[in-house]
Amino acid sequence: MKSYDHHAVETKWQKVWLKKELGRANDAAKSEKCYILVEFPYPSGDGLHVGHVRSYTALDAVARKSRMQGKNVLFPMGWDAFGLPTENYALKTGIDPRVATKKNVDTFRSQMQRLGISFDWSREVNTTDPTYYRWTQWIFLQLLKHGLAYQATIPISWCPKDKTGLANEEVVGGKCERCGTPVERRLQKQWMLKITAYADRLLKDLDTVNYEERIKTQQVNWIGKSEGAEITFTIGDHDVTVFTTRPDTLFGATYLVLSPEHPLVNEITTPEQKNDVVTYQKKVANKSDLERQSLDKEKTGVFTGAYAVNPVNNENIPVWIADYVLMGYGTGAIMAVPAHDERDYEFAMKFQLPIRQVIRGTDEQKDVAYSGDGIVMNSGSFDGMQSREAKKKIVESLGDTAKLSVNYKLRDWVFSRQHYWGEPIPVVHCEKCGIVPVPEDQLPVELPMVEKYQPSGTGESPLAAIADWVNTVCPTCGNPAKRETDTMPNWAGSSWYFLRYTDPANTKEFASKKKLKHWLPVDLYNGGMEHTTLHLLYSRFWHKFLFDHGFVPTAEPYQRRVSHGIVLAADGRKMSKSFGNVVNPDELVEKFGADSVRLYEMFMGPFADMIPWDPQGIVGMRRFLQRVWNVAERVDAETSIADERAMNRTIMLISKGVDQLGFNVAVSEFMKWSNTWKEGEKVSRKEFEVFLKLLSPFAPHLAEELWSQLGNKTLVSLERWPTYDESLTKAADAKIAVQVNGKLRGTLVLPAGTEQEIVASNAMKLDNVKKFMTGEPRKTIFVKDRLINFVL
Ligand code: ANZ
Ligand code: ZN
Repeated sequence: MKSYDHHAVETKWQKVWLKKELGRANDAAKSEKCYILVEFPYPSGDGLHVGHVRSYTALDAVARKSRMQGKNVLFPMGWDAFGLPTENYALKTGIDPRVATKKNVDTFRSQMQRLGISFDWSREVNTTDPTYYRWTQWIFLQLLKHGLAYQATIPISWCPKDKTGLANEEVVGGKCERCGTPVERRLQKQWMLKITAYADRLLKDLDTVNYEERIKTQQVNWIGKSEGAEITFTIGDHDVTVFTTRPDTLFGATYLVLSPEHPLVNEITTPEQKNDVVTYQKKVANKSDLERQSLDKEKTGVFTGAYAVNPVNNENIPVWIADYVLMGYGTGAIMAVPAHDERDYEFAMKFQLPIRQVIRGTDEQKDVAYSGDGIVMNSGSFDGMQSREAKKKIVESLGDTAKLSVNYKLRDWVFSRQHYWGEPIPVVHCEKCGIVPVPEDQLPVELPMVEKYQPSGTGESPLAAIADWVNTVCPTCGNPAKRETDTMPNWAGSSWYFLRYTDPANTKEFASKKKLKHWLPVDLYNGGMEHTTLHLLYSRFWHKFLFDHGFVPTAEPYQRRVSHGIVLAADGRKMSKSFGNVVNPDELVEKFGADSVRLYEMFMGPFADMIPWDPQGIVGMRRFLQRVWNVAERVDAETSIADERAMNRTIMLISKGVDQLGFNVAVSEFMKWSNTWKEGEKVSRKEFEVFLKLLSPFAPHLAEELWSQLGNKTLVSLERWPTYDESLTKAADAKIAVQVNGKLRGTLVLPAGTEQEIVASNAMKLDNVKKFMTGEPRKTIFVKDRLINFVL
């Protein structure tokens, strides 16, 4: 018997697939198109991670199955190659990031090929390629043209280690997403993208796509739509407007709180309070929003000395400043209702401010602020009303002083970075003309070669130091001008890469209308949960913008979005070099073969779950494949299919397994099936061929090899996916005799294999059985599929 030499088998078929361009998508095919996308990686110096392998093999199984079903599949891969690690590497070694990127990309590509992933290699894209980022810059210019890109000096999160500004999304738990350093606040001129202009549509259109529920929920919460009202109070000669989601509690407002940065603070503060107010402002100036809003932190604040008039009852209430009110949300000022808001309650308790209950809850009242709905009280003519109804009524009663309003948590996207290794922002600053976009026919603005990659730390990009690049002429007036030296964040290139795959070599447009129309939307998109409020949201925003201006044919880029669970180390921790617990896929592929690695990663658990690595798991998979290899020797054309019903059922389970991303279920079906082939017995060729076709998306090399060993001249990867007969997928019926005390009293027809409990409960319902069941059975005799006997 030929032994299972995975090296020989795998390299042989990988060559064949590459040569025959198994993965090649057809832009003009009439068959149903199917665009399957997996997030392209950042090609780091570490090579592929077993986490990458999990999602690539899973999506490869879907792509391979779809191809076998006769669909025209687009399953592309590329490189999201701008970013800090490569720049840091350049900083440390002096090696040009272009050189490092090329090396890393080559490693990633060959690793993917060694896993037998059937990507369409003719469509590879690389975000750092000038022919690619030319279009990233072009899209930026369209955003600029339509007022969605602008410069603003704002307090931003600043990472003191990476020496760069960060977007809200890049700050996780008050720390820099990349390096974990606590972020600081810093005033800096930044390029911003007005994603907030799309807040409502980004929210509403979630109803039109099929995303996993957890993904939708995260986006909904991130966009954070709040419906409420703006109400204006007067403070002496000044007006101050607050945003509240609970205008129904206006009679319970016993003080106002302004954010310490609110522009009115200086105007209204009394001379006696000036000192305290200024000291407090200084104290909180550098705190992050997260720190300021932390619930377990003791509330702090200072009285301004001023009083405001509550428009609903002309009551004078004190005005305070406190850091729990943020300048960047709503109007930067609140009406405090300590009886019904927990933060206000804590604050009022600490500073002995009055608390007035204005809503009676339907539930039992707790001692802390009741924040639910209920019946209005202590509110003049509104008493007795349902609080929900009172919201509108109170706002209406105030005329011009109040209006309903909507607020979003979503902030505009901080779009500039003070780094070298990113797309240059294609504008020129001219003293006479201001900000001038680089003419489209002069794109790309290429990154110049530099000697030093070091960020200056002054807030300027290293590009600022390259005088002959920075100094240019104004495209409008021809006078000397300076190039913008900030670069784009690494989220730029990935915001539209899926469009480029449809037409990667186009030099006239980012992709032709025809090809976009053929392929969009992406039918299935897999990526990490950590990208839900970053890349996934950003790319939906760009796509909607491009849609509005007629550049893409669909309002949403992705029809279905799913997310894989993280692969943890065997010790249950995150895999990390510093813990020394990283599993290297190359070593596993070498030792057990790509098919074993693929199967194990599919089998390890439900695709969406976080799963710790089990070193034994892969050994089991290798053993299973060896068993299949051995069976091939006993395949016989004369032998008939062992169990048609079982086979139909298995085809169904495996097909659904792939469609519903239940890969682990599918793999266990293969194992069950292989266990029905007894040692030394012949196996039906017809049955085994069906088995190989089904196995092919999971363990494609072995399936291809055994298929050819059977004498087939075709590729199993291009065979038709087996279909099943629905009626044969159900278990056969069994006729069951029902006895009481050994005498036949009825019969039941139930699916074969029905368990005792279910048979018993059905039997008890038969009239004739009821009649003879004069007491509780002392004993029940059960023979599966044949008989049940109640002994009284
Ligand atoms: C009075 C009130 C009474 C409130 C009550 C709540 C409960 P969301 O749902 O997150 O939008 N608020 C408004 N602007 C704020 C700011 N800049 N900084 C901190 N807090 C702010 O929350 C809206 C509520 O958060 C608003 O409604 C306001 O407090 C507070 F029983 O107004 B509420
Ligand atoms: Zn000019």
